Amino acid sequence: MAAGSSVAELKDGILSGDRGALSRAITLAESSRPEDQTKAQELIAELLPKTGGSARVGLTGVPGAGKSTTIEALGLWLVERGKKVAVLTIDPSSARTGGSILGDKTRMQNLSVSEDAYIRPSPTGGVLGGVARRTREAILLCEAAGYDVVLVESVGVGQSESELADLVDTLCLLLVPGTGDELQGIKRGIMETADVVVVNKADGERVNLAKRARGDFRQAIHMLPPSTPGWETPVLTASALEGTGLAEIWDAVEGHREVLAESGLLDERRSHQKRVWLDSMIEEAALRSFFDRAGVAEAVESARVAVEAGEKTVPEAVLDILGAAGR
Ligand SMILES: Nc1nc2c(ncn2[C@@H]2O[C@H](COP(=O)(O)OP(=O)(O)OP(=O)(O)O)[C@@H](O)[C@H]2O)c(=O)[nH]1
Ligand SMILES: [Mg+2]
Repeated sequence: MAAGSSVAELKDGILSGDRGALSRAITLAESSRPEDQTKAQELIAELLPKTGGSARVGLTGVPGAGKSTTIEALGLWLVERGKKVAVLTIDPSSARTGGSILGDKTRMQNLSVSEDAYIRPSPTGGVLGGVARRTREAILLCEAAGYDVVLVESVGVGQSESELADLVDTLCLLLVPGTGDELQGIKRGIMETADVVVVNKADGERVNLAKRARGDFRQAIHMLPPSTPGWETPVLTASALEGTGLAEIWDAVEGHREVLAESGLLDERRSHQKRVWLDSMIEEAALRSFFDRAGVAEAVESARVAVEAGEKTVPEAVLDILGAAGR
């Protein structure tokens, strides 16, 4: 297991393209054990000079919109064009089974057998609003392993897409036609954050519906401020099932990346993301060191009891805990 490999072994393994080493490193990064965390951060620091080179692309959309199917189709399409593709997904099924081997890996059957693809389903445990807690570390590790494209799938929409936007260069929003009022349920914030919008399932009887939806969304997007200055978010149609529209999706992603690179916004976006990363690591470290202090766990427990019994108000109980922590 992860604990068995040294930082140096993992580093060498990752740099030589050993997928087992990459998997063990991501497991280490996802572990909440302090000694694993120390090792993972050491490894990431060692590998940092080898990171930053991939196209980081996020896919968001309501459950069932076709994110996994699109990733499989687009991933294969990219592999056929000589790209090495890493896929990071949150696998809701793994929370039930306790493992993260099946689920999306079986859904992405063709891609998962490709030599040039790496699929990592992360369990939902530790998910903050739909993005795994350690996705940032996983992205860096995949980059060090030489993947040209990292595709990240989020679960559902809501709070998660702004978190996802803080992890990737380009955010794709997947929509489905024919779900009643096209704009219902799609929050303005998501539309504003999306760099590429794809109306998926444009196949069979839904082709015309999809085209109409595309028109509606184009109009809606036009009214919004751009996700990226100098970039007009394109609204495309595609069928992940039939494999149509993939070239257009990738063209849009590359077009967006060019605008980012030329304007200097890619560096700006990534350094903003580093600040977000720093803040979240500080928060985590502060929380951990607080709860690790002698007496805090007991104080929390007795505060809970006292509040439930109506003996103390919540603010009083919190003051008690802070008092215990300060001793
Ligand atoms: N007709 C049609 N069906 C599709 C298309 N893409 C996906 N589907 C189907 O839609 C269903 C959901 O697809 P997924 O790719 O699992 O959707 P998802 O967005 O990853 O779903 P969650 O991960 O559960 O949020 C599956 O039955 C797919 O076969 C498409 O382009 N056309
Ligand atoms: Mg999925």
